[in-house]
Amino acid sequence: MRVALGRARRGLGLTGPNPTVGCVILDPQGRVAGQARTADGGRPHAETQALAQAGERARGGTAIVTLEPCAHEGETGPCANALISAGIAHAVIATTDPDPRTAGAGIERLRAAGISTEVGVLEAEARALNAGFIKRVTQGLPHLTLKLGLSLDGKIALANGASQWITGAEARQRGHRLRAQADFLLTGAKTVLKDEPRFTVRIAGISGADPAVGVVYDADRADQDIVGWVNQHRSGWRLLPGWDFSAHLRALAAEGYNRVLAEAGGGVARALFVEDLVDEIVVFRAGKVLGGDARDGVGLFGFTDLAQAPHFGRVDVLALGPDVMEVWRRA
Ligand code: AOF
Ligand code: ZN
Repeated sequence: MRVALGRARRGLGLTGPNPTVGCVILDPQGRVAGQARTADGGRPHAETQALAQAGERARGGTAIVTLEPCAHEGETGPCANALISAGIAHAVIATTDPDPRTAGAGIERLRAAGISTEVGVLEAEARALNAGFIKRVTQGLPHLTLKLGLSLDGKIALANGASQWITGAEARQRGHRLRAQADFLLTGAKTVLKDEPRFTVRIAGISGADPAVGVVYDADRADQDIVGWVNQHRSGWRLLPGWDFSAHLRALAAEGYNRVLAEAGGGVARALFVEDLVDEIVVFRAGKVLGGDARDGVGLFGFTDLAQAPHFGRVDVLALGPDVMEVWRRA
């Protein structure tokens, strides 16, 4: 299952609107006979590719899958049926598929066909991996990761706006990976007009992983300038009028976007917290102190009680050159 999850992880940001699923087929002697993940764009599914590799070696073997095999009739037949026809004897599944067309029916079908089926192996990891797909299907919202490049004292720029660069090259490179693993990048007009970012994935050997980009702006004069700028300089970028992030994210989920990355300034970050839309925070923290006159990574809340503060649990801490990367998940 760890191998299957590792394979699936490589599909993050590439398989939308589908989840990224990993599948390993073992022959009856327990040797790996096939392994695959959901293809870019979402099809073919993982199981059919791994079964094709395994061929006759799948008969009497074991299928290890990070998500319950689908039960619905898509462009090809259901993966549950494909596993049955291939003569799989045992199935190991990390977690159920929340898609109402499957939602337990894939597991039932395997069991009804006499396949011994174990569910729940490395379930937490599998659910974290497809948190975007799961949240979209169950709540109609995408999973949102907020990226923050911060000084030691939580600032993102000097008072005059200078911010290039607070973090080092390794941290910024890792930021590109976050973009590659996202389906949609959300930003704000002020960030775009100030930094003129490209929001592309610039990693050697990786192409075709750029997320779609949307720029939220509101009716004030400074923000309005964005419309002309985007139309002139960034073909394909989308303009999202109005400061209602819940509505924008619901619309993105309805279009099939599972994973959104927010890269913006303190105003957008504040709004995302206030609307309770942040699932994960990735902080790139540099060893610089910018002082109280510098710009905050998150705007003003005005809380009077600590219980009001959005609360996150630490998932990961990693040294990146001179900086530190921290991953925090909604508690
Ligand atoms: C699997 N294996 O690798 C994936 C699955 O539109 P379709 O026909 O491609 O089906 C999409 C649904 O299939 C998706 O909503 C989810 O329930 C499931 N994804 N299932 O057996 C896979 N990616
Ligand atoms: Zn399938």
